[in-house]
Amino acid sequence: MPALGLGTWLADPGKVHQAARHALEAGYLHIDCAAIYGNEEEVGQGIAEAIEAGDITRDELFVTSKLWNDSHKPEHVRPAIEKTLDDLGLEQLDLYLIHWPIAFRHGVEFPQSREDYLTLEEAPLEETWKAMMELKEAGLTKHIGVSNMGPERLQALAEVGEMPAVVQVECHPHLQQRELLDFCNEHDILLTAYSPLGSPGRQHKAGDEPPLLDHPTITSIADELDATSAQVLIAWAMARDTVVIPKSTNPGRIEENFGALDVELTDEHMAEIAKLDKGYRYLDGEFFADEKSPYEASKIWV
Ligand code: NDP
Ligand code: 1BO
Repeated sequence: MPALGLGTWLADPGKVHQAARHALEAGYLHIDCAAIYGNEEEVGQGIAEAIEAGDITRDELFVTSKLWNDSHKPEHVRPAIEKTLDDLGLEQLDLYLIHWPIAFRHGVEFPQSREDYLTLEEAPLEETWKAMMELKEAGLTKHIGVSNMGPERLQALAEVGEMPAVVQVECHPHLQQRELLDFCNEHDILLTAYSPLGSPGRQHKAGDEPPLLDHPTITSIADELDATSAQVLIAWAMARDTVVIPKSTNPGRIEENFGALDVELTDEHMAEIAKLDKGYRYLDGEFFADEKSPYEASKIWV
């Protein structure tokens, strides 16, 4: 799995097509998608054009997508990947992930009331996982994995079949995920780091940590290496042997982020950044765990 991929969440319609196209032209070999991002058709156009232009072949490209929370019931899993494949214009994914350990009624994008949710008793993740294994057997995806889950859930899924090949979680210097990374290394699971720049483009809530890109430790390492803060954060993720998927639709920043492949951090830099860990989530999942939800925020990532 290529260590650096292009994220596509909140990549605006009208922009993401060119972003995917530009990234593949610039050398990216990996794109991270999801049905709920609502832009897989456009990403697919960018991929098709890049292949047509000879910038990349399908075999060189690694495409990830994710099963949305309204399709956890086993009978909804295959239609969901078929829709994603159709939108992306592909015959097979490289990786398909269960997006969140949370279930909604079929057809619900974002819940408006308690009735829009299913509990994990009503839609057990183990049953969804068995349906994911069937997708792999049917050749619709080469690999399967999960997102927003911790060691306990990974272990429970392994007990009904195979261990997820990948776990995709929020990961950056303020949330270093050491326990999960140790578990992944022990079990031969790849960890993909999402929101590696601290997701600066989103509206953050009051009391959020200041932007990671402006953190003095990061900016001073960037100055020393004649790199940018974004490149330091991306290089840090790769130096830990995690996969990293920064999102950008800006051509200059897409290239800048790719340049992180040439940035080498020293042991001293790694030790400085290690001190920034504070278990802090920019994406705290509260939108799935408010007063109308049967889920508790603190239990989402276990
Ligand atoms: P990132 O940490 O990747 O930050 C993206 C933001 O940073 C955008 O606003 C982008 O703006 C800006 N940006 C990108 N490059 C630079 C740069 N070099 N300098 C300054 N600003 C920059 O956040 P995301 O939350 O988007 O996470 C990345 C990807 O991870 C997502 O797009 C998605 O694919 C995945 N993800 C998965 C989740 C899951 O539940 N599995 C949850 C969250 C994310 P611009 O586009 O204008 O450059
Ligand atoms: C709402 C989905 C979070 C980004 O993957």
